[in-house]
Amino acid sequence: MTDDSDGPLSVRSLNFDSPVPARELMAAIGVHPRGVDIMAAKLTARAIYVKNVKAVAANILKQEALSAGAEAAVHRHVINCRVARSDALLFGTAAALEDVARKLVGQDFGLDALGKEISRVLATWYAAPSLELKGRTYRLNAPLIVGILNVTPDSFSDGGEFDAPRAAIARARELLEQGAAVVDVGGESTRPGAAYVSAEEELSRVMPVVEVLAPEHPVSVDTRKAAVARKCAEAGAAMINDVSAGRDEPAVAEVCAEFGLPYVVMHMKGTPADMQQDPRYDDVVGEVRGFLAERAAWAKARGVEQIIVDPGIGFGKTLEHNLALINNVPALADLGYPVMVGHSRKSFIGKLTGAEVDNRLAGSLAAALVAARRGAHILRVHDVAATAQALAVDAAVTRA
Ligand code: HH2
Repeated sequence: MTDDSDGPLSVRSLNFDSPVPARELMAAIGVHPRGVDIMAAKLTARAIYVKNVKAVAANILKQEALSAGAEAAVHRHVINCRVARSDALLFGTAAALEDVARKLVGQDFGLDALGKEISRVLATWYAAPSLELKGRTYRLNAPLIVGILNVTPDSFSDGGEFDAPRAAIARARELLEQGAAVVDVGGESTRPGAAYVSAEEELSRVMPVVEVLAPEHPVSVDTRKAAVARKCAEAGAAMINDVSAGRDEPAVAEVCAEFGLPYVVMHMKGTPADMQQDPRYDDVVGEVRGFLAERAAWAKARGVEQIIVDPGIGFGKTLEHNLALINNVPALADLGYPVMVGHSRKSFIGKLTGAEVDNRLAGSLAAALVAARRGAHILRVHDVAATAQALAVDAAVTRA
């Protein structure tokens, strides 16, 4: 074919935060659809942190990574085996990492298991989980908004505002209209230093609201108590949110299994009474991830079919711990369960900015967008309309 066009040759930079525009551009260029699939896996570099690899295996990992066009950064004394073990930072395009995983499978020194685990992690990068609530399936490829409704006299941000059932029901309807897929009703404050509430007291707070709302709408109940979970499930609640992850009352998991309800397991260090007294971790992301994996497996073994994991922002964490957890949502999402993040109006925003609790909307929205971009599937927020608007603009701009 002769080239008789006389348009100028041009070069310009592109921003591919998400693969969607890149795929569309390749299609517009005229790339074969199969080529689009193959090349999309080479678009962005990603990283995997592997801990505690035997030196001999780390040497092979490095070789396989290089031969696949990826990289594996390991301890400098791995090469002469002066260290017995090393962590490894493995990075490259998704296509290269898939290649590395394939090459490791079948090898000795623990590399077979490592290859299979890397493959499992890679698969979670592309398959958005789904959530079934009251017979409706939600594909979590964009974050679902859970609106907070505290029917308590003492919650940290909205305590006392909605403790009369009529006001609470009206507020719930407002949250749903504003874009909440679910309303999370809580009858016990878990703010730092909060006192324990009896099951009778908690039930007297939540039941008037749950009985009216749950037959029509997806209602989640924020409770650590099996008696409360059971009564709410009988009244039609769609989900149970347990900040103790079943450690206070393991029977909460049995209620979820019996009624087929999704179960949120959240990380908390200590109890609400003592959790903010000098919380320490060696590796906050690794420890929270390990805890959530263990609690999810525990709930699964009790027959719970749908599990959601939550790092518990503000529950036994310093400012740095909270920031690291929000920025490292990918390390939680690769467990294979939907990830919920509850950052809304919390004190880490006050610590960063000096803003009081009733003036943390802008900080809450910023945290929501970062969490969403890092792959959070569910955002638990007070300000539903503003969060929905921020997410809609973010999604539209990054696809343009
Ligand atoms: N945070 C709070 C309560 N429940 N549940 C999950 N899954 N994740 C959270 O981050 C979370 C939660 C605390 O916030 P709030 O409900 O606004 O306040 P209070 O506990 O004082 O009622």
